[in-house]
Amino acid sequence: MFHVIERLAEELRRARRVTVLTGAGVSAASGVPTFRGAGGLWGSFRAEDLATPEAFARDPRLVWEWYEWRRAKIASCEPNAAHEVLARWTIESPHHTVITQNVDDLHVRAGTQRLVRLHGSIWELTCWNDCGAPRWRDERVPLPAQPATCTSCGGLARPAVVWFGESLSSDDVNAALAACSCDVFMTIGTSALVYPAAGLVQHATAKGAFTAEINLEVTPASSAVDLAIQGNAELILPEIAAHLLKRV
Ligand code: BJW
Repeated sequence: MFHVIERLAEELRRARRVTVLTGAGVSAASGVPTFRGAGGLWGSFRAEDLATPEAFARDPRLVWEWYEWRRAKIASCEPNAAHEVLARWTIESPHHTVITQNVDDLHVRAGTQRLVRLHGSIWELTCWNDCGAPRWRDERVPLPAQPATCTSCGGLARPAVVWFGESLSSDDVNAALAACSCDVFMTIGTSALVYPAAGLVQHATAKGAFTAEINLEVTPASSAVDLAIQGNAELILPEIAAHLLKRV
């Protein structure tokens, strides 16, 4: 393990621009459930029933119940050592960017700069009828109305997250693509199954980046990266940070 960590630390030491793509595994040690794998949300719930616009149209109350449950769970969680290391790097260097698929905002709470939230935020709401109201933030748990209503038109509100079959914000996608022009690109704690996020590592490779993965298990990205490290992000990132501090 030591030599792969040292190798990645060496690449990071030389790098000017560093971009990190994160997924649910980065928040796992904080107590936020992942989606896939043992104990993952998709083991107990069907994505088709809860994370598509069709599901919301069919039964907004059910979908909101699931989001309220997740909001309550996330509200009791704190950023872990992985969030903290990534945040520190973005604070120390204006050339570090974090792209996350996570909607829990734990990167925000850790103080991360230049953060692209590809799948939105569970703490933000938007009008289901697209009445023109800008999305708003509401961290109350539970929300006062069930299902939640639009602060502008009084109609139905929805979580401002990206469901299957929905387009991501083009500003976010463009920011993520631009950040792929970097020296080191790391994909951390994501199963690398959901697009377009899963395609970013190939984009970074095409732009000449050194690519690395940190994940508990082998994923489709493992064979595509220059260096795949199997292990816990919340343990490995602090080790890499310690190596970076050791030698100039
Ligand atoms: C640790 C760890 C520790 C654990 N340390 N590691 C066929 C081919 C290609 C694409 C498509 C296709 N059919 C349909 C599509 C498009 C679809 C897609 O990609 N589907 C695939 C599943 C096949 N994508 C979309 O629909 C996207 N929109 C889009 O593409 O628009 C255009 C279009 C539409 C329709 C058709 C075609 C094009 C939108 C995707 C939105 C995803 N939304 C969700 C829910 C967000 C809201 C919410 O949270 O409620 O986003 S789904 C869920 O998956 C969530 C996550 O952000 C996302 C990714 O999951 P992630 O983060 O990777 O988590 P896990 O659980 O999968 O993995 C965790 C990993 O961590 C594991 O590997 C563990 O080992 C590891 N781990 N502990 C390190 N301590």
